[in-house]
Amino acid sequence: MGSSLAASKRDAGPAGMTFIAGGTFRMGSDHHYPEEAPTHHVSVDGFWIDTTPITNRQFANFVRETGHVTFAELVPDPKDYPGSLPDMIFAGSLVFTPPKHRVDLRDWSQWWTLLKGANWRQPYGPGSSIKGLDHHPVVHVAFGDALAYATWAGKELPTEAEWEFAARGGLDGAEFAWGDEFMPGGRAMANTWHGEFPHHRRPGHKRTSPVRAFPPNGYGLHDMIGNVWEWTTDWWSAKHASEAPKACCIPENPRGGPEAASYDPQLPDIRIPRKVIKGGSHLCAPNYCRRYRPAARHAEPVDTSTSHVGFRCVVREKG
Ligand SMILES: [Cu+2]
Repeated sequence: MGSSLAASKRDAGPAGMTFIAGGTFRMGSDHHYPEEAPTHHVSVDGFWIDTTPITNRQFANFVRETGHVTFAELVPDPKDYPGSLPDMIFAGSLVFTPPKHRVDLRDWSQWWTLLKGANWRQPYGPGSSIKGLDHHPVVHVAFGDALAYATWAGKELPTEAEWEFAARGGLDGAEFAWGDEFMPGGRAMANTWHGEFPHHRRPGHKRTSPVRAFPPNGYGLHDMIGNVWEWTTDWWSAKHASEAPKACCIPENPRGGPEAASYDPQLPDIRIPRKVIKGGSHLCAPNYCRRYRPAARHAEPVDTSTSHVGFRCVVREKG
């Protein structure tokens, strides 16, 4: 694409998207969880990114036009899940179900339930609906659902590097998307968990929030942190690549490691590859999971959908 065309396209821009000029930045962090390390420089080319996560209204348009059926709405093939009990084979999705009292934080089954009939239209199971949630992020989307939406929209899903660069909002090396303080002046800057996870949530948004409920970052992007985790295209890696030895060799537009390295080493019999998800969610809490930061990352199997994972899309300047 010629530079003048790029410039004019940038001025207009695809609807609902924000242009992020490319650049070099420090990706990762050495001060938190081991998978975020080491901090290393990478550069990314310019791209547009959705200003907010994809909402229920946007996803409903996609489903209306394409008839897309999400992964959570399909009954799994038992052949893909060796060793699973027949009564676990049903169409459903993982829903956060808060316990009434303090629980062992090592056991996530205390607050996650694989709920029959939970899907994007019924985010909390049969009887629930997205009525009144038009502007909330869509949830219960597996990686393939996010990819199908992006393809339909003529877009793509972001790489982890693109996503993190955009989330930083120009504050290179800062802890949070808005600076170095979690709650500047006592103000919540994102929809994260306030209170003691998972049994006590302080009054406020009970679960997801409208995608513009919290202030944008320095690039004008909403909800990069908190509300819902967001899919990226990178395969999971236990650590980042090391810092390039010389400035000449800074990785350009990195796309993550090999698929073969993304499997869960704790579940050797389950061969479901995992993608990197970013941004943390409304369930991230100081006493449990402090992943409400641009550097934070998490491994999500491609077939998994939950009530706290969504996505947004990109359009690359160089196509
Ligand atoms: Cu978290």
